[in-house]
Amino acid sequence: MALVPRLVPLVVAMALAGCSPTGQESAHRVKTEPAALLQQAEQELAQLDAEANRAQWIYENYITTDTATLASEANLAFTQAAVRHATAAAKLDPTTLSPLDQRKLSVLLRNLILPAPSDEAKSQRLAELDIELNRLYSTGRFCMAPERCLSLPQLSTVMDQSRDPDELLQAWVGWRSIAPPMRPLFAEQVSLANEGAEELGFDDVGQMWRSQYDMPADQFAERVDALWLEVKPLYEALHCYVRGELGEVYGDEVVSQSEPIPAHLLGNMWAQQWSNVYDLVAPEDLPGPGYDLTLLLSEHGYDELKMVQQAERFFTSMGFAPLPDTFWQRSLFVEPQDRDVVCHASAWDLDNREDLRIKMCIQRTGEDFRVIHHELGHNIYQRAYQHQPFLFKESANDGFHEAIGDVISLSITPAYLKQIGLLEKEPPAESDIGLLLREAMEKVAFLPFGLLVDQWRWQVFSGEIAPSDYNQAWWDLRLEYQGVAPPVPRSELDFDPGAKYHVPTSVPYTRYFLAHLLQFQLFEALCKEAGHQGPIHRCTLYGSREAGEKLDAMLKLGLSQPWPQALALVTGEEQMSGQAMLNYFAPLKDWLNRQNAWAGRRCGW
Ligand code: X8Z
Ligand code: ZN
Repeated sequence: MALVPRLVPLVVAMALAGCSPTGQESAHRVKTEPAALLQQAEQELAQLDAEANRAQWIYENYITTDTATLASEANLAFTQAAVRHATAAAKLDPTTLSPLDQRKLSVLLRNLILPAPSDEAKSQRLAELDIELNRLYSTGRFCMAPERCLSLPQLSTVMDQSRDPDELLQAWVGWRSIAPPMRPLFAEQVSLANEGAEELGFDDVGQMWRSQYDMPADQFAERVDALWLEVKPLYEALHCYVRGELGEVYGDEVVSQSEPIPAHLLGNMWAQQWSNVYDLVAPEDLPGPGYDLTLLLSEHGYDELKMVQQAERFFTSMGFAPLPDTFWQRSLFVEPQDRDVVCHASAWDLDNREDLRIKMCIQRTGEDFRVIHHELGHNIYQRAYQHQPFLFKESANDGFHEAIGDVISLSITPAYLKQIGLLEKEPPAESDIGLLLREAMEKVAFLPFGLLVDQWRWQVFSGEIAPSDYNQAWWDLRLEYQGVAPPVPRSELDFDPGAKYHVPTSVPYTRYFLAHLLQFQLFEALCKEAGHQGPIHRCTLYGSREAGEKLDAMLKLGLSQPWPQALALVTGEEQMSGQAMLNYFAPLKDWLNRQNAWAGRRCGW
């Protein structure tokens, strides 16, 4: 189902376009056969979705003017049909429908990403803007030297591995040079999509996005704020510790102890996950995590294919069926050198049945080994709900889709690595703090970034942030939530949000914030199911059929039930909460507090 961008690739943003040439005909059907209308909508959308997926897949694997045009046209066709059906559906009297059909109706009306206005020319323009923004991002290159022009995966390797602040700064500023041309296109896209949202009865696109969580939009926004407050003290303790340790490495002139952390020093292009600089902040008086996963993979001859095969084995060990042969024949694992592709990792279900694939420019690192599990989680979810009607072929809410593979990644423990022969012996219990710190630098560090991307976009869509303030507002939020600052002055000649994939490609981002909390809730419950005893961070779900069955039961529901019911099926709880994450990191939180107190650090920025 592509009304929602399930993962990333989707036809996604291809939103709803306008134009309702058959409005009268629909109105007539409404009176006679509401259920039949829904059925017909599902049939047509499923067909157009599969066609658009295929065109999008080809575009993303071979970026040319022609494939861009074809993808744009296929997406437009889907979008226009979706608008036509949504407009007709809006006229239905829900009380005449079965509860199941009422839910379908609600999905049809709400779960759109960029609703185009009904004007034909405008909807066409919106489709063109989508693909052009995508193309600008995906073909972006920066030349570190005349003979050294790098793609994003290559620049990301610099951000991950270099410890030279000048080189880091060059890659950081360089990647952002691809974004300024996006700014006028993005502003136009915002204004067109807002028109579409208003036609469908929403205040703006942001409100529409917030209305997809089985509760009123305002209530959802409040809930998200409350979730952040729950976990914020943990983030602040981590920020304080990491800033202190980076100060030791780079000196006070580079990392001032009373200022936000410069955004180029955290091992990631967007400072969204910090685990790549774990070695810089690792506690000296404790054994570290006891292993370096990147090194282990290389020592054991893991190439891209073997990394994916190992990840698949995790899922099959829990009782999920192996991926189809076509997955191995049709997926993209290695960045091609002879053409432009969309490198950002994504998982696809081309025919909404069995044609599962991933597309990813895999680097042979521990980080990408985890991302592979993330992507396969999407594929396993897609296959689990393939028997649902088209409109329910989606996750319970978008955070669920992003959480499943990560639940499995949390299971990549030393015990598991030993079991599969990557590690000879398990590190001693004293190294647990190191392990937890590394994990927190990935999961806890991510939270404020996961939140702020859409805080920015919600305000852009509502008009609170004007185009003339795009960049300043972005950095205000980066400062407020993350406590990071740009390493060099930025201005409105820059468009730094455009240098993050999900902005030019219109993928809502709150999903990842939710997923980072949900994955710990699900993990905690599934570990119980698997009979795990002892600290939760040592739990692995590898080989647990019981956990697999429980998880599968939830995945199979797709979007057919409100998400609290799906969540309750696994956890017994009907609320998303930060508590499971806090439980997981409780020993680390105590340790961070002690470290920060002992070093006399003044936390905050
Ligand atoms: O985009 C992704 C996945 C594909 S859905 C690789 N993630 C976010 C990002 O990279 O910014 C996973 C974590 C957050
Ligand atoms: Zn994902």
